[in-house]
Amino acid sequence: NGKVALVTGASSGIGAATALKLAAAGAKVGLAARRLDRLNKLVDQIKTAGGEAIAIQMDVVDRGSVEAGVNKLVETYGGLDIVFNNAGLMPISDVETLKVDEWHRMVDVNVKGLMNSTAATLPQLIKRGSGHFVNTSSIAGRKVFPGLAVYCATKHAVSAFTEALRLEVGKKHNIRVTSIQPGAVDTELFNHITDKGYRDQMEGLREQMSFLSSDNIADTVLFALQAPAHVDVAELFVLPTDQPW
Ligand code: NJP
Repeated sequence: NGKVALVTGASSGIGAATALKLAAAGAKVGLAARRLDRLNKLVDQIKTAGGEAIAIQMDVVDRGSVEAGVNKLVETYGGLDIVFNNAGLMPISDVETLKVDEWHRMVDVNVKGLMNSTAATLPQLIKRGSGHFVNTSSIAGRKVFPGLAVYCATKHAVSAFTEALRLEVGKKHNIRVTSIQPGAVDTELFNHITDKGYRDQMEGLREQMSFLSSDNIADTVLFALQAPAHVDVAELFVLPTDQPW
């Protein structure tokens, strides 16, 4: 459809699947993450299929990196319409194990990173007079779970920030804002859990329930983006049918 989209966390999982579907739907996509080799492969895949995309090496924690990446995308395609704020990580541990470095990392990426990419892109959408933010929150942005104290705190922050943004820019700037809140999705998110007990627990979960695929979530993101202009799908809460919590 000729729209220009930025996807953060595009090198794997939900972000990669959504970038591919956006490009297939005719968007010009900036794929942003730190692992440039992964991004380059996805861009090749998109181009081979006849789509348009560029790879943008970006660390969402670094404001300069985010601003440079957004500038590159805007210079390449002449503007920006869609922002999928999706980069995130989820090391799980009990509070009493005091993995403070991991807590800080989650706050930096999941919360401050999303704020950095919002700050760098919002002026572009305001300039366009329309646009759409889709922010990846989580079921952990609606409920709390043991082991996920800090992750839940970051995703509650994302949910709150996203809803306030919608209230501020919806009517005033004609910008739609969607919070996507997935349940369990089969991605690399679980690979970074350093706590052995929780890593084993997460592996065990796969036998107890069916995880969603990244494509399942990408489809719902496209659903929100492709809704008629006067329809803002404000929240998408998407779970495996057999997820017990
Ligand atoms: O996980 P994964 P998902 N700067 O690990 C990127 C949420 N979620 O697709 O930089 C820039 O495959 C990283 O790229 P790289 C979750 O909280 C998931 O599941 O190259 N990018 C990679 O592309 C997260 O917000 C589930 O390492 C950074 C991407 O983030 C979103 O879904 C359930 C970065 C992570 O991809 C996507 O995660 C739920 C940085 N500093 C919510 N740090 C689930 N999977 O079950 C990381 O409710 N990235």
